[in-house]
Order: sequence, then C-alpha cells, then structure tokens
Amino acid sequence: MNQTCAFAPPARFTVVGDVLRPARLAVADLRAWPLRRVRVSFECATSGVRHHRFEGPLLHDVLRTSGPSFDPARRKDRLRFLIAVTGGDGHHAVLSWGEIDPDFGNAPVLLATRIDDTPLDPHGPQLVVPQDRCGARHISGVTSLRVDGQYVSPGP
Ligand SMILES: Nc1nc2c(c(=O)[nH]1)N[C@H]1C(S)=C(S)[C@@H](COP(=O)(O)O)O[C@H]1N2
Ligand SMILES: [Mo]
Repeated sequence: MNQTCAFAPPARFTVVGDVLRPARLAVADLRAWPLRRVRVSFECATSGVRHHRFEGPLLHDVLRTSGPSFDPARRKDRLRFLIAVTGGDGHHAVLSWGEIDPDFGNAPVLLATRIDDTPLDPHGPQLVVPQDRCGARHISGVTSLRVDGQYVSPGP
C-alpha cells in the first residue's frame, strides 16, 4: 500500500453496469451503510500467511442500493448477474451475485473502509472475501464495481 498522506484527496470509485442508479463514490460514502468488522487470515503464494482486520459495509448492501436490473421478486433472475471488481493497478476478479446474495451463498463479502488501523479514504476501498483461503480476491484500491446481467440471457 502507498504511504498514507493526511492531505491526499479521497479516492473515487464507480458502481456501473446493469444498475438503475450508477454512482461515483468515495470511501467516506461507504460509512452510510451498517459497518461490519472482520479478522481475516489468507495465504499469499509469494508472501505466506497474512492477517488483517477490516471494517466496511457488505458489498451486497452497497450494490443493492444501486438497483441491479433484475426482477427482485424472482430469485432465479438474480443468478445470471456477475460483479466485476477492478483495482487501480488493473488487478481484477469476478464474483457472482449468487455468491453474496443472502438467499444463496450469503458470503459476508465487504467493501472495506479501513484495513487494520488505516482508513482507506486516500486509497479506495478494499474487497474482503473472508471465506477465501488465498488472498488474491482481497483487491485493494478498488476503482470500479461493474454489475453485469448480460453474460447469460434471462431464463424462462
Ligand atoms: N489492487 C490489488 N490488490 C491486490 C493484489 C494486487 O495485485 N492488486 N494482490 C492480491 C494478493 S495476490 C494478495 S495475497 C493480497 C496481499 O495483501 P497484503 O499484502 O495486504 O497482505 O492482496 C491482494 N490484493
Ligand atoms: Mo497473493
């Protein structure tokens, strides 16, 4: 992570794609949702086991506010949605909506506003995937969350 500078401008990130209300947000905006705290340990292929504390809202809560363009009354309709998460350095990963939806995988994935004792305002939020064994989806400096319901067409 870059050194924290108290005067650095806040990083911005976008929520785009198949959503009714695309948004450009800062880490400070994420504190409007209920915040969770989690301790995670993950393995990195190059630097071994890492331990961190994170705080932030559930990714699911944030994305629901943007209004994904599925039919909320039809659970099956949500299952064709993907979430592409990109960091400022181009590192990215794709999650499925079903993975974080409380009716399906219910994974407590966070969009962290703080790592250990460091607020992430100057860096952008960090994706936190507590159930992962490997650290690669803990994407730091998130610049874009893209919700995509076009990968497969709506079912019957
Ligand atoms: N933006 C970004 N985030 C990233 C990566 C990256 O290359 N770019 N690497 C990932 C990998 S492979 C690991 S193991 C963890 C390491 O996080 P740490 O150094 O904070 O423990 O960051 C993840 N997040
Ligand atoms: Mo890693």
